[in-house]
Amino acid sequence: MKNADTIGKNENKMPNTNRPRISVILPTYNERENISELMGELSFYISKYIGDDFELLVVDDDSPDKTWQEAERYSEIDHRIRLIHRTGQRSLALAISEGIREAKGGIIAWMDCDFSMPTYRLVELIKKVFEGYDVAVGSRFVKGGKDVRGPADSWSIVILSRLMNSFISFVLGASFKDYTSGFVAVRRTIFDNGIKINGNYGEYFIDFIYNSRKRGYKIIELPYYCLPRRRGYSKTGSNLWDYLRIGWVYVLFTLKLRLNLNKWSPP
Ligand SMILES: Nc1nc2c(ncn2[C@@H]2O[C@H](COP(=O)(O)OP(=O)(O)OP(=O)(O)O)[C@@H](O)[C@H]2O)c(=O)[nH]1
Ligand SMILES: [Mg+2]
Repeated sequence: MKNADTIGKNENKMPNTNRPRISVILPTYNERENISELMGELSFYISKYIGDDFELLVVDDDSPDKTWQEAERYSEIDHRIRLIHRTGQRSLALAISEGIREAKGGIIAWMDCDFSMPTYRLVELIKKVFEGYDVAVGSRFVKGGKDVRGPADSWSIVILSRLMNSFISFVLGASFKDYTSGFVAVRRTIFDNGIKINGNYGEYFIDFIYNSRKRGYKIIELPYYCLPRRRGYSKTGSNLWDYLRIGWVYVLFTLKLRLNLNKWSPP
């Protein structure tokens, strides 16, 4: 007898269960211009290379551009699309955490919604979990990966991001490279067994990887080319100063994590 926890573990056949095999969480804040095309591409690739048994969970933080309306419109015509419309507290990490709580799939994935992460690569990450990995991460910093974001004036941001990730790797474990990826497919059971999403913005991923590694989960990084966002604006920042500010938060977070000083209370 199969139960939900075995979904995705060394099997490629669809289990006899009423929950979808795969949940893809799409956190959005002002991504109205991207979201429908993104959902279209993801549906195409997942259907074609894995199967129709998936759900796309848009978790929107009440975007002023009304991204949630766009997702709602699609959810009314496609049962595989669901919307979580959050109000009150804006936070990328809390949005993903809520998505995980609501996700029905045996494999849970998430990614940015600006096309910086190629949709077809998500299929590869999901397949790695089917093959037996617990966590499959899209990585800019392993061989074959690259950060090709931005016009010429953002090279300083790309270099800063690289330096910061090297520092985090140095402090938390050099065999892992992209501690701020946010492009990932995960076996659901690791959440059932206690892994949590902690933090407010991108630092949640540092914490997630650190704790998953500490618990001995089987993790792989697959290279990808991180592209400039297709439309809309960055929520991390628009200039070097914004990135320096957030980078500093990540560096402090990493040091505290290593020294076991981060204290979390459930949201
Ligand atoms: N729900 C939710 N999503 C968010 C929030 N902030 C950012 N996001 C989403 O998180 C993803 C990453 O944000 P981006 O603005 O692309 O940040 P970035 O990748 O550092 O910036 P770019 O260099 O422009 O790609 C996108 O899908 C955003 O829409 C938030 O507060 N709530
Ligand atoms: Mg982005």
